[in-house]
Amino acid sequence: MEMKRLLVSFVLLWLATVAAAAPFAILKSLGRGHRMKSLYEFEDGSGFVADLEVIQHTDTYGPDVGALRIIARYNADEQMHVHITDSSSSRWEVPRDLLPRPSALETSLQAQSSPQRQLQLSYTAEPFGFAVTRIATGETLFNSTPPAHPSEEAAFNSMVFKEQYLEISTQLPRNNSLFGIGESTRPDGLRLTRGRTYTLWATDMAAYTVDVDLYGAYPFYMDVREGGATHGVLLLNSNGMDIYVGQDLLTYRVIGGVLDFYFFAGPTPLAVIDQYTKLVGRPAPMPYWSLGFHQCRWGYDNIDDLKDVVESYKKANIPLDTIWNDIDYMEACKDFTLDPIRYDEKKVRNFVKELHANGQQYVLILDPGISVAYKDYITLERGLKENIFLKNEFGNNYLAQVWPGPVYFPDFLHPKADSWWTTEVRDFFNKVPFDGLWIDMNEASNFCSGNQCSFTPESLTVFANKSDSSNNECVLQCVEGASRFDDPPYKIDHVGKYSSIGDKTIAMTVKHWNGVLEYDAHNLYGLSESIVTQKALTTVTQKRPFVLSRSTFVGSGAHTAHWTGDNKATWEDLKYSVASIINSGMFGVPMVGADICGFAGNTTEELCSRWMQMGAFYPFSRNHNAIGTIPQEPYIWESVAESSRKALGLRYRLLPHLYTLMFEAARSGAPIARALFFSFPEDHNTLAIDHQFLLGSSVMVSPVVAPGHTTVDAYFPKGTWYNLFDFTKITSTGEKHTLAAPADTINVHVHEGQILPMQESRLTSAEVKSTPFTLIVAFGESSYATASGKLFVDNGVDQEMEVRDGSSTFVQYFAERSSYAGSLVGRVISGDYALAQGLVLQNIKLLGVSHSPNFVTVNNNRISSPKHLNYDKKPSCLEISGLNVTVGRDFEINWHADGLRLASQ
Ligand code: MIG
Repeated sequence: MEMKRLLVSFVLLWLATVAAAAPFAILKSLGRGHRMKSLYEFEDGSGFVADLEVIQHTDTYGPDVGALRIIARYNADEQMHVHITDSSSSRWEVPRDLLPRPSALETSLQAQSSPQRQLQLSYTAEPFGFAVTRIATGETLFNSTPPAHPSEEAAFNSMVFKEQYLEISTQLPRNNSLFGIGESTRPDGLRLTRGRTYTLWATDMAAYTVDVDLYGAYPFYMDVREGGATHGVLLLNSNGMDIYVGQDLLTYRVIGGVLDFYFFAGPTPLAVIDQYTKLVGRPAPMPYWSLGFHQCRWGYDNIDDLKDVVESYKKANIPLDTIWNDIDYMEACKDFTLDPIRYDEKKVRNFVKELHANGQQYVLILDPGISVAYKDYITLERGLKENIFLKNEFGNNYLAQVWPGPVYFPDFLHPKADSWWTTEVRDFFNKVPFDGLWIDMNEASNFCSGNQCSFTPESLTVFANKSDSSNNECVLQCVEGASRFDDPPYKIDHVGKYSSIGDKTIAMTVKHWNGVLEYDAHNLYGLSESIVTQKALTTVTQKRPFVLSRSTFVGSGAHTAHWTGDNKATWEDLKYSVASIINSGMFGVPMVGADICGFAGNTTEELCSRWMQMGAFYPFSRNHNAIGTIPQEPYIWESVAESSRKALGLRYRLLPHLYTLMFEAARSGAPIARALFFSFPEDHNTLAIDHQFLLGSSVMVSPVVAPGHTTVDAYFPKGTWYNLFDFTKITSTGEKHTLAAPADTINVHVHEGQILPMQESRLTSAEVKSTPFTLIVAFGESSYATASGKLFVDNGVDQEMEVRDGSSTFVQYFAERSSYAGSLVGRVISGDYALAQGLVLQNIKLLGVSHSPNFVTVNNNRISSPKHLNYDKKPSCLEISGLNVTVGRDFEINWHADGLRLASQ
């Protein structure tokens, strides 16, 4: 409708060249950009539509798209959308059914010109460029117009728009800090490195390979300006791309699709993630049990191995919620099958029954490739019947090779993939009632390269005895394609240009449903499989689904958890994992962890111990290793068992906090594990802290990341911090502190101002769930101090995780204290789940209370028994025990140091 009106009222203008367009260094071969031919401004002042034409055609990287249309519009006060595409024919865009979002012409702005609007848009007409400014400060956040005085550093071209090559740059100040753009392993730490190209192409490349494109693709960055104001920029495009981050410019070089930019105003880091996840999808809430500890390995040869592991955990008194099976359980690596001998169906079923009776869970791996090498494989037959497999350029099912040998890949964009996959999941679930699914190899990984592959019966003998999964050599006969999609004019820096984009994945000319080319949809394979798998699990189990995916894309967090892939058992990879998990949270996938103790290679006792300590605080906490490596379950070494009991003990006590963070993530996108600058953006030092992280806003983990150390130098932002193990305190003005970190110890502190809900440690999260609560109240040192916190509880498996009467409870806590008196209140905001469950608050630890009180009331009743009051001068901690306060009801606790009643009473 609106578009029609718009076309009619289109004002054709030949715009005079705007002064800013100066003759500077333009790469001759890429032309001189575009000029604005016509402009229509929306009557409500929300932006404009303009037609652009190329000023000078060039042939580099193929022919120009001559005529473009730009729609630039605010679609919320804090968000600007700029969409540039071919005005005469439609181009590939990330499909709306994968990533639902309003079109460029839709806007959620109600008022004509909202006074809350945070961003300002401007443009130059020739060469065309646009700029986004923060209204409050006048600072330019993005500016695609080449600078009047370009530096020598790199060519700043005007926008280029060709069939298979899009280029656009923005000017950058030199003193800002950039974060995001992934997925890759970052030895340099969190901050993007100036002068480096980041390539986005989903690839089965081990995570221990640093600074290359890994499994997922995120064209999203956060820009922290001097002073701390932060904004975010998303280029919503699924094609392969290079993003060059220079000293004073950032350049996108993209090999297809459209330029579809979203600018998020922030101005805090958390606000940016809130605005970004509002657009791309809020993180999926994960079941409560998934916050417990997970054990996995590739190489659990048979069901007795699993039983053994579960038993050994119990014997060693180490918490374990979930045991996993890698591809070992399958018969000849076929999805939805059990090896009849090693994983006898009846035995597996009984095992899972026992697990469930003990409050434990079972998660299984699935690979996308469906074996075509065997007769009577029902999953294949039904897939063929529904015709949901990817097609090669001749319209035949596309043949590839993965663990089971020759396979077809399901097309998860196919409308029938959903019901087919659900049927397979249901059938298998009826055999083995698993609790979650792990989807691997979905970049997709292929042991062969090429668009026409075939196999001979002889080549199949290689797979006859495949249960050891040792063979990943290509045995198919393949012809590699040479089309403009196999070999595009511009070559992205894919794995450092070691291979072409079609190497070891689905060939670029392969077709998805509706003729969609793999060339365009490649980066979306993992996302599409995650969506279908999440739906299938929900349908089949009727519970909140748990899916773990290796390949992810913008929006994946709404469907799946993520692990960082194949790291190595080295100190480097332990260290780099901090940046990797923080990045995943920034991308909107907060449920994330790295393989604890290392995947590839043999771990060592000391490394594994330190890794168990750090990994105990990953949002997703799983020990996993590769086939052929030494066992690394924490009970293998007594020292690792000891440090695991200690670290996981704290994790399990923190479960109410972690689960509340999950709730916050699902509501606002807030990452569970965060960079320090998220809570302390005004503290410049935090921007360079790469090996510590926060759980939520105020719990800081400071791990040991190098061998032979018994201390750790940790940065403490300003304020008072309390060690969560022994409540010793550190007061910082914003500097590094050297902390004791003996072999069995990891440092975890809570910052002043926080109230943390905790429970008691047990061997499973299910057992923790009904234990009494403790509140840790962390006061600062000033004579008047406050603290606050939250608690969300529900049954942990309902599909929705929300504030609802009956099925959940949401409580807020506030505390204040002066020198001699203080109070703590709990306010039940909603829901009577906690009440129905009879959850009780038993203990309160008030940290930073400098005088021993002699008068304490709970809901106006004086506590007279001294055995329930304990004041410890050394950490200045007042502990009140034996409270028996109902978690589901409001309460108030007051204390006073001289026996006088508080003024409020
Ligand atoms: O080609 O299923 O990243 O976690 O153990 C290796 C076996 C396939 C790669 C995954 C890893 C998993 C392994 N998989």
